[in-house]
Amino acid sequence: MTARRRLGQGALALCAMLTGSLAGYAWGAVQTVDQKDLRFSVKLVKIAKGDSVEFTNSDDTSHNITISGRDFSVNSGLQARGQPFRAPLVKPGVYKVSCAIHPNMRMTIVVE
Ligand SMILES: [Cu+2]
Repeated sequence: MTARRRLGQGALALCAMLTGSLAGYAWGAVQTVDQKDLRFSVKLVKIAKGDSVEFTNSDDTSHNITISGRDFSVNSGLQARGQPFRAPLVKPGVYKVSCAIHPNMRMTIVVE
């Protein structure tokens, strides 16, 4: 193995590590909420601080999730079928979840 290749693999590993911690992979439990028939699979999810919610998309259409709470807002961008979106939620509180494309899609996350 050449030195250049080793360096490349090190950078890749570091990248994966940083991405993982940013996306919350190194944290607590993950609860999954599906989107199907233009609805969230549940209206309310309660999680512990540091846990994550992963949104899956089983619809043929795309969704665009926004999660907002006090001093916090995150947007999934355009989320195609089969493309998961995971949101780490750090602070206790109530978070409203909505889809920018389908105004009737709404749910709540409570971080205890
Ligand atoms: Cu939607």
